[in-house]
Amino acid sequence: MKRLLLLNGPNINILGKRENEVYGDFTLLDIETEISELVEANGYKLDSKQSNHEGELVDIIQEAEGEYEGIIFNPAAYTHTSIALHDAIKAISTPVVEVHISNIHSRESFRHKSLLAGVCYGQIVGFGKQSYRLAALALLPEQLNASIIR
Ligand code: CA2
Repeated sequence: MKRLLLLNGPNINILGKRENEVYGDFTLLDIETEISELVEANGYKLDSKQSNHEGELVDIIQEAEGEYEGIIFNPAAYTHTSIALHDAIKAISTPVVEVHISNIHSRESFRHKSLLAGVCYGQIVGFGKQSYRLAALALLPEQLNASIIR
């Protein structure tokens, strides 16, 4: 069965426990459950991984090559700092959709820049939990809009 990977970076494991005014009151488990249902309804399987460690995220991305049809990735704070993740995403042919719960462009200036967006298939920001849903839809071929411009 074809698979998608849901990958989350640092602190996403504590969603729903603090800073609910910024990120909402849902947890990582809520996201995993919802996206798993959506992906399964489209005939795919979802694997979910989370790490607080940059090198471990690099390992996971390298190992995803050939294993997954696509990666839904919230790199969290590493979005704004990680050349290592940039290089890892660039090195694989698997499409990666960068996801953010909050609108990083309406927050502190250090969050405005993504070092990863340019090597990703696309970027979705600011739709709360729905950002993950939109990213999953972008990776499911039968949902893809033929008019996407690359
Ligand atoms: O909006 C997003 O999805 C972010 O990737 C979330 C990251 C942040 O560093 C990015 O700039 C935007 C933060 C992940 C969650 O961090 C928490 C911190 C405290 C309490 C709960 C979550």
